[in-house]
Amino acid sequence: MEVDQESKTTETMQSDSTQNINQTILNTEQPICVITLGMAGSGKSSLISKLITYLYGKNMPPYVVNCDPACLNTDYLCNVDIRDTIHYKNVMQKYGLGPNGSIITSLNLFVTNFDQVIGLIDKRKEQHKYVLFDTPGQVEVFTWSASGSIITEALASKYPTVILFVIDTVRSHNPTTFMSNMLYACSIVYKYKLPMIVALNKNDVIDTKFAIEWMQNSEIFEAAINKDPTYMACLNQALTSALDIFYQDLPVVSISAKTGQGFDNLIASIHTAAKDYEENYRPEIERRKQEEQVRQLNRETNDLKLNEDNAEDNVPERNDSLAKPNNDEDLITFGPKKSFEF
Ligand SMILES: Nc1nc2c(ncn2[C@@H]2O[C@H](COP(=O)(O)OP(=O)(O)O)[C@@H](O)[C@H]2O)c(=O)[nH]1
Ligand SMILES: [Mg+2]
Repeated sequence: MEVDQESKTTETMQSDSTQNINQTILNTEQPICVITLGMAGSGKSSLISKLITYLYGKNMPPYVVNCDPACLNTDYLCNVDIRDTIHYKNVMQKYGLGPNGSIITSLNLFVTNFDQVIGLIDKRKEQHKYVLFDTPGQVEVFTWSASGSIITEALASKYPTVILFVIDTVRSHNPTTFMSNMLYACSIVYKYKLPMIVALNKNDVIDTKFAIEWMQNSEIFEAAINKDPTYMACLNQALTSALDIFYQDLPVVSISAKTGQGFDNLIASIHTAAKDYEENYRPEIERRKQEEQVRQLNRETNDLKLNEDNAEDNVPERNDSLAKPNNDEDLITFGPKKSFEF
């Protein structure tokens, strides 16, 4: 696990990260896409808002895409806002949906035009080093919907893409809640196969040391979780061991979306993750893309063969007979029964 070096002074950390940022910027031509994910209220939108101000301060204005159709107001300006084209309350009325169903449907509708969003990013990529994505409050709306996969895949096949998993550290003080949160983060990494950074947010309210300690030392975490001696003890132990492996290369930063504390380290981590994407994830994505292309080619070749075979078999006659419903009023079987001998 990579954590902020506690021993370093803030000044050294800042100059280190600025150096890292500059170095990587020289090496990257593509903008880095940052998708913020996290439980409702973890601070995703607040983080985007503060990050925009921070990046403007560094003369690196980001391109911002809001994918949350239900947020009432964002206190930041977006380049692309789902709410400009889709009104989630109208979707609710039109399709008779509840709030969550409507958010999912709105995101699905948005995704049908996502190639246009990619086109817009493409046009502006010279001016922006970062493309920030805000996502719906409830994390599962994005992570367990087809649209979430389509968005991440579309971005990851073109640009270095990283997931920023935001944790409400105040609400994760309970070891069980912390573990559920981290298990969710783990499931996202498995699903999307993209580099992830964990941002322990709200460090202006709570010292995030306890969480870092839990991630660095599984014995300390086990001791904390076993304070509650229930039948879960055995499961806790198994999950703790699994998470221990997950934490090994997981970058973690302690931040505050309210004060902007820890943002230098956050940006440095984003760049490290983008480098990780280029070196380790992109080759795998390219391989999957090629496999898909081969599958598609095979499908097309098979379709072509099938069409040729059908043409040879004098298909029109057979189709005529199949189109007639049979006289036994058998609604499933069409045409003469003899032709369905099974
Ligand atoms: N004190 C403090 N409050 C925060 C921080 N980040 C977010 N919040 C508050 O947490 C609440 C939820 O934040 P929001 O950005 O809407 O969460 P989202 O649902 O993940 O987008 C809001 O009341 C924010 O003001 C932080 O770093 N420190
Ligand atoms: Mg939000």
